Amino acid sequence: MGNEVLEKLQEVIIKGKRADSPALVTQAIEDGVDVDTIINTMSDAMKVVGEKFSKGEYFITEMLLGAHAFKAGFDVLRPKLEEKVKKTGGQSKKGVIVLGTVINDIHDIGKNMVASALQAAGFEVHDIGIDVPLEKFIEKAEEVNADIIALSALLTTTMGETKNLIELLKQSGVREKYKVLIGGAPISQKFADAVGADAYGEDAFDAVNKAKKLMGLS
Ligand code: B12
Repeated sequence: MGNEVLEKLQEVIIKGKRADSPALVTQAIEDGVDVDTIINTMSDAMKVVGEKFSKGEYFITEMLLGAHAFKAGFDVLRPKLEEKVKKTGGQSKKGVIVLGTVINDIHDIGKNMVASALQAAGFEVHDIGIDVPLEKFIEKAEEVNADIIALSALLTTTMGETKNLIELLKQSGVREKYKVLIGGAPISQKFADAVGADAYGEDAFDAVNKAKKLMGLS
């Protein structure tokens, strides 16, 4: 990695030291490290946390501590992320999005980053939280007259809910009213194609690009 501050940042997230991550993010920003690099560093640290959990080296508690350290650091980074997205054409209203993490899934860090980026880009974002029943996505979309329904899923056991939502939209006779955008660690473009989603976003910046595309704006 070649940058001591980034190395330390990665380490404090892996070790779940919430008190130390904000100062390191601030330092990285002051050193002129770009937002993408900081985000990637932090996200990579979370992957390491996940790997340690898979190997049985970490338990839920350590995973949660990692999440807290990530969130504390991201709070410092959020304005920079928003600034960057705004530079690429934010401001004017681009569309209405209902966003949530699917039922039986409580991971929200990635979803929250996506929400910040979409908002900064000028989308009206209705974040309906975590563990959201599929009916609720549709109810909210109808209520706020949404253009896009965006789903986050972090578990291989919940990623199939994206397909279920699309089925439910069809059954309810409203599939054509909404574009469906999906994302989350186990999801890929291939998976999105297989379930018939309208788009897949790899990260927060890609979520903005894909949402703009869905609105015919790029
Ligand atoms: C932190 C964490 C937790 C925290 C979550 C805290 C929180 N508030 O979110 C806690 C401790 C609660 C947790 C619980 C569990 N977890 Co967990 N968790 C993680 C971990 C380490 C990091 C996730 C994260 O925040 N990453 C950082 C963010 C920035 O990345 P991201 O979420 O991928 O989001 C980015 C993109 O995916 C994308 N994106 C995300 N959403 C969306 C949505 C849209 C619309 C778009 C376009 C893009 C997009 O943009 C984001 C920004 O770049 C992952 C490891 C990993 N590799 O993902 C495991 C992981 C996801 N968890 C896992 C497991 C197994 C669990 C538990 C089942 C453990 C258990 N036995 O109880 C529970 C499940 C609880 C539940 N019902 O949901 C496994 C899943 C394995 C699998 N095959 O499904 C993983 C992969 C760890 C592992 N390697 O074993 N977890």
